[in-house]
Amino acid sequence: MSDCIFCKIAEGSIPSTKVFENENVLGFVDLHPQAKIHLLFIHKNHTVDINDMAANPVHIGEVFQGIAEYTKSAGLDKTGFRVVTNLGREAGQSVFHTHFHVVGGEHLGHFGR
Ligand code: DGP
Repeated sequence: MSDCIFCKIAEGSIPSTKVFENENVLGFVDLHPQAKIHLLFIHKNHTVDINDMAANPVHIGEVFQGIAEYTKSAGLDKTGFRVVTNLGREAGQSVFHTHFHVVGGEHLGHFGR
């Protein structure tokens, strides 16, 4: 989508610190990290949120394969990490290109309010 910031990151017209990329999936460092490691994984095909992405479940699988490949190669699977996705206003979604936060690198408190 032409005015989507994460599409522009995927195209390379907005710079990002990439940690993982294949034909379909991109992983990059979050601009406002909430933990020592805070990455975002996206599918290059534009959807607005996970319910939209669920129309093509293969895309969800491709993102999670990317997350698995990256976290294993980085050793994050040994210490643990969290995957979070926000949908809509009450969850605090601020970018409307489906993305999965991968958070770790330190002990994480209990998730909730
Ligand atoms: P959410 O609140 O779930 O929609 O998360 C959006 C995240 O995107 C937020 O943690 C900050 C991050 N973000 C916003 N704009 C940019 C950007 O231009 N570059 C990068 N790397 N991250 C961004």
